[in-house]
Amino acid sequence: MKKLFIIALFFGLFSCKNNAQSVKKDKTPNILLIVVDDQGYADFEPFKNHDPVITNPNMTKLANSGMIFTEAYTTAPVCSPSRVGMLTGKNQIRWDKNASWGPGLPDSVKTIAEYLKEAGYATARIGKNDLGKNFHKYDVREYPLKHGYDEFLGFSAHAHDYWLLSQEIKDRTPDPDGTSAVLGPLMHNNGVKSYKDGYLTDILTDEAIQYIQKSKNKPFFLTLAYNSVHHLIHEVPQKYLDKYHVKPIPNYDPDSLMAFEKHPVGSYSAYYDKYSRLGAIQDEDLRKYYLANLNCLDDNIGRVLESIKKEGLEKETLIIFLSDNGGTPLNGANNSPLTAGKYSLWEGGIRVPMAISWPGKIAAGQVQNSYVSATDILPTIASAVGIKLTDKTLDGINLLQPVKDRVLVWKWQKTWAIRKADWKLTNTNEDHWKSRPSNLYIKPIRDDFSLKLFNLEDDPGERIDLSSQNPEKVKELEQAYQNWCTTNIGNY
Ligand SMILES: [Ca+2]
Repeated sequence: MKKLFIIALFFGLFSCKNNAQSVKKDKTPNILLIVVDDQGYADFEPFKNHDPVITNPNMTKLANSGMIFTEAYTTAPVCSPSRVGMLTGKNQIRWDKNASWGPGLPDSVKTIAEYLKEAGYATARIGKNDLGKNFHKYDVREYPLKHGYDEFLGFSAHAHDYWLLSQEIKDRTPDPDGTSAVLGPLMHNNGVKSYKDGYLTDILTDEAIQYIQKSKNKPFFLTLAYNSVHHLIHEVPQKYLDKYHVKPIPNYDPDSLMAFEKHPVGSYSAYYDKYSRLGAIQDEDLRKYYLANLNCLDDNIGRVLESIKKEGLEKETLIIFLSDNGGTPLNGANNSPLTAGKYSLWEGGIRVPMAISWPGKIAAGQVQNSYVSATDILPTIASAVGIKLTDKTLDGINLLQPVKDRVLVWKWQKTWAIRKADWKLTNTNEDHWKSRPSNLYIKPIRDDFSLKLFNLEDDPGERIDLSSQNPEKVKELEQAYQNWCTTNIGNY
């Protein structure tokens, strides 16, 4: 079945490849990279086995207009390292050998934005940046204006409050710049932009639409990185709360003098911590808040797609959509049938919703079942634009050509994994989260550092460890992982 499909895919793309030869005569395509945050694998309606409660008609419309990827991997199971891999086309462990939360961006590593800026593109990033270092600084390599973006509106931290976006609330908050979560005005180029009212997902969309309108006559590269559906998941406009029958939870208020765990009284970190774990919200309601938040995100993606259509840019815009890591055990996401989620190298942490669309160039309705990587985004965009890549240390491949099996590796703190053809070898375990996981979480078969071998074609849920029956395969993959690290991890 899979082979038949691959053959069909090849011919589908063959026509695409012929078209690509005439790209030079066409207008160079705009590039819209939509990154969402912590969306579960089963929470993406275009996938056949999605959770039946999910409806995201706009993501589905986008996906149906092009190709979906049922085995798309990010380079890490958490935001910052994943975003660096996505942005550079390289596995960030090449320079962050400890595979940490904060890989940062070395001067020597070129970003998609830099390639496109050199090619004459107008470039902008709207939304979450988060490359794991220098969250509150402007004059650093990690700040978007310092790695290829002409414009930036958003935040660099892991999370931002969805409602509290004003200077006034920031001035009243004792810890507005917690490393994990921030509130107050958005960073805007070399200053800030304060919003007295409004909801962050709507605001990012409004700004993206304005950018599309003003840039429609030149090729543009827009990275639109929503923080939805990251914590704080319960912060959603009333109409969505009503739709999913959950009550509003009061916003953070520094005068409420709330304390939680070790955080100081009145601090934003206390509020953030309380509502980013199970406890204050229980499983059933958490899923409803998540669905409400995701529904709002989907409506906003619909507004962006409508704007592209209204400006007559549909056929000249390549859109890539993906989540930066799998759904978390703590936000109400569903990764079924995949084991575990964010914070681990089980499939639930690194296999994500992904789709690309380029009407007229990529045939509609395609399903790519071969495994791909977020590092493929850079070479794919380069191919679409006609940029010749000479960097031999890129890990990605061009997805506009037939995709072949290759070796993918992951390192995340003390854990690692390798994928080669249908096989995955990993020592992953997990203990990174701060409360019990939600009841949608699929518990791993073992939670230790031992080597586990899975055939993902037969067993995508990683339920059957085949390591004892296949010692040669274990040895081969372990050696391949070591070889990759020896060859590629170095000084940047
Ligand atoms: Ca994330």
